[in-house]
This record gives sequence, C-alpha cells and structure tokens, in this order.
Amino acid sequence: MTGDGIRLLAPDGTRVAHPEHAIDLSPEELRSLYRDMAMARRFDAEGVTLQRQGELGLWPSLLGQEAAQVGSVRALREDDHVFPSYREHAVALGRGMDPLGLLRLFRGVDHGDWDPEEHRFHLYTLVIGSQTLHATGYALGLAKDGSESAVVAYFGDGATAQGDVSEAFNFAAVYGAPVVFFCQNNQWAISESNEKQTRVPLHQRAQGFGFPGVRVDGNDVLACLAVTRWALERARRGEGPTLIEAFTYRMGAHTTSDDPSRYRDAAEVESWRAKDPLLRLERLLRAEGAADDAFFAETEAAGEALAARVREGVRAMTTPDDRNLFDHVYAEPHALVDEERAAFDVYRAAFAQEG
Ligand SMILES: Cc1ncc(C[n+]2csc(CCOP(=O)(O)OP(=O)(O)O)c2C)c(N)n1
Repeated sequence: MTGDGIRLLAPDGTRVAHPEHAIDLSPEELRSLYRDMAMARRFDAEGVTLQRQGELGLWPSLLGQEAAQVGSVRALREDDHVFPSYREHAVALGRGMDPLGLLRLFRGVDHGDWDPEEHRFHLYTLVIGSQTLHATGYALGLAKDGSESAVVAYFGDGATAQGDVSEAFNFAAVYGAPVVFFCQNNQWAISESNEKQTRVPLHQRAQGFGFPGVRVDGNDVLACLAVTRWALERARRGEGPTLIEAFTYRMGAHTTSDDPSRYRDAAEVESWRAKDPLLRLERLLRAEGAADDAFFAETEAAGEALAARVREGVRAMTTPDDRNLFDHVYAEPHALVDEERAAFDVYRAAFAQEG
C-alpha cells in the first residue's frame, strides 16, 4: 500500500505484490485491458475535438482516468448494473454501449435515449451524487428479487460532499445493499481541490457508516480490476456495500467549458503525467514480452478507425423535431401537456409568419 492506495503495477511498469489482491491475467487479457484504455483515450480525444469544432455542445474529458474505469468495469458480470455520472465514457464502452449514443446526448439531439436495460448501463447523471441513491435502491430491489447481480455507482470526489451520497452510504449499509460505490478521486471538483472538500481521506468515510472503504491506485488498471472484483464478490455474498476510492487525476479540463490553468498548477499536472495509466501498462507489456510494436501500431490504427467512425456519425446526426420535447413527459396523454404543445405550435408559427 502506498499513499496512492493498493497497487499492483508501479509507474515504471514493474509488478507489485499484494497479499490480498493478487491478480493472474494472461498476456491476452493484459493486451485487451491496454486496448480498451487506448480506445477510450482516442474516443475521448475525439469528443474534445468535436466540441472544439462546434459539433458537440459540451464534452467532459476522462483523460487520465482510463485505468480506473477500464479496470473497474472489467470486474463486472454482464448481469450487473452500472449507475454512472457523466464522465464514464470508458465504462460505457466497456459495457458495449454504442459510442454514438453518448455523443447524441452531448450534441443535444436527444436526452440520453439509450435503453438502460440493454447493457445494464443507466443514464448519465449530472445532478451530482444522486445516482448513488438510485444505485442503492436498485441494488436492494435486485436483492429482494433473489438476484445475484450487483450494482456499481460511479461518482467523483466532489460528489462525496453532497448529502445524497451520505444518505446512500447509510441506507446501503443498514440494509446490506449489494452495491459498490466507486469514487474516482480525480482531485478536483471543477475548481475545488480535495482540501476544500474533505477533512479525511475519502475511503475512510465508509468506516463511519459501517462498511469497508479502500483506496486503490486509480492509475493502475490491475489494482482497479482486482479490488473491484473483491468488492463485487462481497456484494454477491450478501456482505453489503464497499467504497472504493480510486486515487487518480483529471488530466484535462473539467469540461470543454472550463479553463483549469486558472486554478491549478502546471507542475501538479506534470507530476501526474509520470503516472500515466497507459504508459504504465505498455511498460509491463513490453518488459514481459506480451506485446510488440506491431500490437501498439494495430491498437493505434483501431483507435483512428473508431475516431473516424464517430466523427462521421456525429456529422450525420440530424436535428430532431423540437416538438418531441412533449412526447415522453407522461406515459399516457395528458391535457396540460397537450395544451403546452399547442401553445408551442402557436409560438413557432409566429416565426413562420415573420418569414
Ligand atoms: C447537485 C449539484 N450541485 C452542483 C452541480 C454543479 N457541478 C457540476 S460538476 C461539479 C463538480 C463535480 O466534481 P466531482 O464530483 O469531483 O466529479 P468530476 O467532475 O471531478 O468527475 C459541480 C459542483 C451539479 N451538477 N449538481
């Protein structure tokens, strides 16, 4: 254990032994973890570019958080459920989500129209921390149905200052909900640093609610996978919730609307660059002879192909009929909604008359 948490892979690519969280992965599994991180990074970079080109309204970058997301999602079974925040693009890809589904939301052509049941990946949540309550309730429902599925709720360090998260922790603890609280501590809640958010390390907070909390090196994909597996197994055995604090760093801006140079030091960003999660696994793969130049070139080409596909897909998206705003307010027709739709039609017609 280092200050950065449970670690199985050091920044220089060497393995670190851990008595409780050893992991045994084949070279192929290691390569596929690398590939998933590389694809997520390329997809994310394309999100930033598309926003800069005016094709998306906003993009929250995951740069730096690939290991936390890819490692944790790899631990899930297909029947488990994910309740994400809004930065979980690598988790979405790991669940088999269509990347264009995410981009439609950020282009503003739909409200996040994916079916949460299809990949058991629920909707992105911008109301900070509220998905921890949804996840806890869902986990209790699964347990009451006799299911062995578990739930993972993703949220940031800033979310832990939100009342909803404490309520979710308490409820999950008291009722033994099969939920894993996966906090990506990327050090900043927009411009608020950790020091302004909490007086105790975040993982220690679980103790006060009566369940285990652990810190894991969030830039170490192996440790994130091993620790999430352990927490999910606890959940499945009926031992209740676990808090995982993945200690990581947001390398980019909070969103494309943010300028981090106004509140954080370039030296801090540089110090984290040395802990890059992809570089770390690349070093291991090369040192153990599990991947060669050809593999990295192929992976890069696959990333470029993904980027080209999403770029094309985004540009081909058509603007929806804005009357669909009224379509899914209620399951059944509703007089007030009909009235509002009619008023909207009158409003729109006024523009047509003006020419
Ligand atoms: C309930 C609520 N309060 C405030 C906000 C404004 N807000 C948007 S993102 C954010 C910071 C969240 O930081 P963190 O939880 O650490 O997640 P990160 O963005 O770093 O992944 C805030 C305060 C919000 N969306 N919802």
